[in-house]
Amino acid sequence: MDGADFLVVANRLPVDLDQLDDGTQRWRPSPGGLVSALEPFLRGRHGAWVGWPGRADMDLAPFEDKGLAIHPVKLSHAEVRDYYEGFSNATLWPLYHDVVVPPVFKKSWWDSYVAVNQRFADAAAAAAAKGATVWVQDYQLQLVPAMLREQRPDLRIGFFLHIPFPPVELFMQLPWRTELVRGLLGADVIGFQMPQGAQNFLWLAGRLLGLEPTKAAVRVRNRPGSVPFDGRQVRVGAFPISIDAAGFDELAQSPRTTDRAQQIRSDMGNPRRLLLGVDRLDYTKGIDVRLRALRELLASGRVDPESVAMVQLAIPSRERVGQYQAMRRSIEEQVGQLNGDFGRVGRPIVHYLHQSMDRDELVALYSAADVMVVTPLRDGMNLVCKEYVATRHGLDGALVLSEFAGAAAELAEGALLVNPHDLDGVADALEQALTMDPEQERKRMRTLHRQVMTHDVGLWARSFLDFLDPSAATATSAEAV
Ligand code: ADQ
Repeated sequence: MDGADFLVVANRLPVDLDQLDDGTQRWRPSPGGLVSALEPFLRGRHGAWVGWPGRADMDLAPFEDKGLAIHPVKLSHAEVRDYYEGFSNATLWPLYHDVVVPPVFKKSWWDSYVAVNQRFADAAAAAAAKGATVWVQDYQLQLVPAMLREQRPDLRIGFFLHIPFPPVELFMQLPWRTELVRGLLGADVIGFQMPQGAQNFLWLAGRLLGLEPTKAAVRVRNRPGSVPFDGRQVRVGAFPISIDAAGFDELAQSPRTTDRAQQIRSDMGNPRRLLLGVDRLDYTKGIDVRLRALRELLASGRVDPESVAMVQLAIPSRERVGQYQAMRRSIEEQVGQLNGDFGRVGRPIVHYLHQSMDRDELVALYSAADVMVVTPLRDGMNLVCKEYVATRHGLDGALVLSEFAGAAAELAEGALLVNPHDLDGVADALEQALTMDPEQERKRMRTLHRQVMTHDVGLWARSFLDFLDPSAATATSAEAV
């Protein structure tokens, strides 16, 4: 296999290994916004993807999947525990999400994080052609840019953080803070979801490494800041991620989806108003917040249990991390109490599904729902709210959205913004959404829909690559026209 011109390096591969009943294995595309966003760049050139196949101790040779070179990185059981469940998801994840739960700092986890990042960097260095563009993704791989540059100074290296970059006083808790900042500075372009994250990073580069970053305010997409480091000018910008908006819009309008949406409502006894929550089961998502607010409305009689139903879809996530097990128990207890107190035979209030769902069924649920409830305590962006909006072609439906989701900056005008720490405020917004008149809904949804349809994931990728590799960005947008 020749070296690739355009590489993505991410914790997970864009394909999942299925174990079939007969004991054989098969690769299945793992659907996700990132894959579809980057597809044109990957397939337009000689593209490659470096990532972990999702199971421990799998020795897999590189292979080709529909023109894309796949380079699996092997992790041992101990590394899954220490690098992935430990440092990535029990240290960095809570630290970067406003310490919603206390982060755990453990030297052995850090050592594993360093070793695994080195393995990813080695795999990328071996797979890249001379002068290639490499785009490293997310918090699991923050040391890769510097490790890769060390071996391959000829490469253009980009890094994008999908989760929030924390306030500086929280980041400063990390015993390995300087190492992480140095790791990121190996990139030519460092992208964050929000200007505030970029600003925080620039400040830290000054404080921890004595560098002199630019002082002008960072603005989304075309106004990054920069910091001189090691004879290079590192750009540090904000690139809010989005979804394949046209794809969701089209799917939502297909007769199969509209039929299925009707069916879902009728299976639920045709509630007057249907609320929906869709999340990875994660303590940052504030699932408990919306359940408490709903309980409040039902208990006080402000909402009639006969008139509403809710679907809460929770995709299983990080099930071996202790904090996740405790949270799952508490949410399931809340659901049980709500149904016990306010449901009746054949009419539970909350239909709780702890399972993954395919795209068609998910879009049918979005189409069926009158009120989408998105209440994270902190979220880098949150794609679920954008997906819901993209499916509202008829401009009905209301969105209740936490002001602590990155998406709130773009959707403030049409959404009902809430502070998830203010239970009364969330209950008020839910009530407002449940009783909103169609004209109000239409007015708000028109603004939301326009925003999401014109700011899709293609714009995200192009605006980042405009700085990292302008020729790739231009070539692909020309193709798209
Ligand atoms: P996540 O924390 O995973 O992403 P989010 O942005 O909402 O959060 O994306 C979740 C995705 O999973 C959505 O595309 C959604 O459709 C899908 N999904 C959720 N529940 C599902 C279910 N039960 N079945 C099937 N699919 C389901 C991280 C950051 C976010 C950031 C994204 C992208 O935490 O803040 O927006 O990366 O950068």
